[in-house]
Amino acid sequence: MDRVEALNVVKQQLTEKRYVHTVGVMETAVKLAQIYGADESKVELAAIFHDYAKFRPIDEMRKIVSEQQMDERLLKYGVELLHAPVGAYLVKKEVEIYDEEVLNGIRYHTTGRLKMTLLEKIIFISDYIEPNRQFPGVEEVREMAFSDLNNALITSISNTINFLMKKQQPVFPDTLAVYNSLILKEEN
Ligand code: DGI
Ligand code: FE
Ligand code: FE
Repeated sequence: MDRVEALNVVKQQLTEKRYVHTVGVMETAVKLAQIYGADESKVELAAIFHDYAKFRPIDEMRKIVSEQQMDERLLKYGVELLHAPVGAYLVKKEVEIYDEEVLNGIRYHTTGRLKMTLLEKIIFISDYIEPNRQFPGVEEVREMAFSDLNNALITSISNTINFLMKKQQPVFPDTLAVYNSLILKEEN
C-alpha cells in the first residue's frame, strides 16, 4: 500500500486534528528511519496507522481485548492504552496489513515494551515529538531524538510516568520495565 492510499484510508478514521498529528508522526518517523537506518517504508506505514483505532468506542475496544485474548491488564490500567493493541488488530483485519513488524509498531506505540525494535522505538518517539506536540519538555526530547534515540526514549518515558503519577494514575508495568532496562543499559 502506498503512502497516498494509506493516508486516505486512515483519514476516514480520524478527526482533522488527529490526522494532522498522524502526518506529523509520519514525517518525523521517516526522518528518524533515515538517520538510524530503519526500513523507511515499514516505518512510514506504522506511523500512518499508529492511531487508527483512536476513535473507536471504548466498549468495542474492550470487547476486542477480551475476545482476542490480549493482555488482560490492558483493561485495568486506563482506556488510553486500548487503541494501540486494538489498532494493530483492526489494521490487520480491516486494512489487510500483515507485516508483524509494522503491526508491532502500532501495538506498542503507547506503552512501549522490553526489547523494542528500532522501528518500535522510532514510532514511539515520533508520536511524542512530532511538530504539532506542544508541552513542557518536548523540545529537549526533540533534539535528543536525532542524536541518541535511547536517551530520548528514557526522557520521554520518564516525563510520561511523572505525568501519570502527578494525576495518581497507574503506570503500565511494561512502561516501567522498558524505562528500567534502558536506564540499566540492558538492551540496545
Ligand atoms: O494517541 P496519542 O495521544 O497520540 O499518544 P499515546 O498513544 O502515547 O497516548 C497517550 C496517552 O496514553 C496519555 O493519556 C498517557 C497515556 N499513557 C501512556 N503510557 C501510559 C499511559 N497510561 C497509563 N495508564 N499507563 C502508561 O504506561
Ligand atoms: Fe496513540
Ligand atoms: Fe499518536
